[in-house]
Parts: sequence; C-alpha cells; structure tokens
Amino acid sequence: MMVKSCWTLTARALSLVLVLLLAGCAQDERSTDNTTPIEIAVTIEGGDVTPSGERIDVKRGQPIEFDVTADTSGQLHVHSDPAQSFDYEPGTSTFRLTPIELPGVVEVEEEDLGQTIVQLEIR
Ligand SMILES: [Cu+2]
Repeated sequence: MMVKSCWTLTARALSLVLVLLLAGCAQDERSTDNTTPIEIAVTIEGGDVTPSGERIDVKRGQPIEFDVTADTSGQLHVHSDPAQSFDYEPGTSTFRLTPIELPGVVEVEEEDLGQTIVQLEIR
C-alpha cells in the first residue's frame, strides 16, 4: 500500500515536471523566433540614402528583405561572410538576403555612393 501511493506521487510529480518543461520549451521557441522576415525600406534619391547607418537587430538565420526605391541604378553591398551584392535599377526593387548565421555587425552599403545604409546586428 505504502509503495503504491509513493509511486502515484512520483508519477504525479513527474507529469507536473513534464508539463512545466513543455511550457518552458514553447516559451523559448517564441522568444527565439527567427522566421519572421525583417523588411527594410531604402530610398536613394539625388545621391541621398535613407536610412543612413541605422542599427537593426537581427536574429541568426532571420530572413531580411530590402525594398529599394531609387532614382538611378546602383548596387547594394552586404558585408557578410561571404559578401552579397544586389544591383538595382531606377524604380522599386525587392531583394532577399541569404540569411546570416554568424553573430556580429554586418554593414550594408550603397556601393557607388560609398554610404552605409544600415548595420545589421546579428545575435
Ligand atoms: Cu561594400
């Protein structure tokens, strides 16, 4: 009798621990969600680049999309490892980066103007 109730208690305790663990896991998954794409709108007009060096938090592997509106052609240069570059034409173009897995700060530059558009802080 004693042994049996002890087992029941252990089973209850274990299932409680399991529920807590599962709840913990679900929460972790939400806080490290890296599947929501970051969209960055870029305007290049009369040699002015917007944004201009702004820092943006990015999770490792998170998709990043650039919507470029420009009055001339040019090139976006992403100083990731390996580097990525995208040629744009006058008008609006959309580019999706290959997700960056390495933590650190990655500069995105308008190559012809030599201006930093954003700094991606990968963590
Ligand atoms: Cu560059």
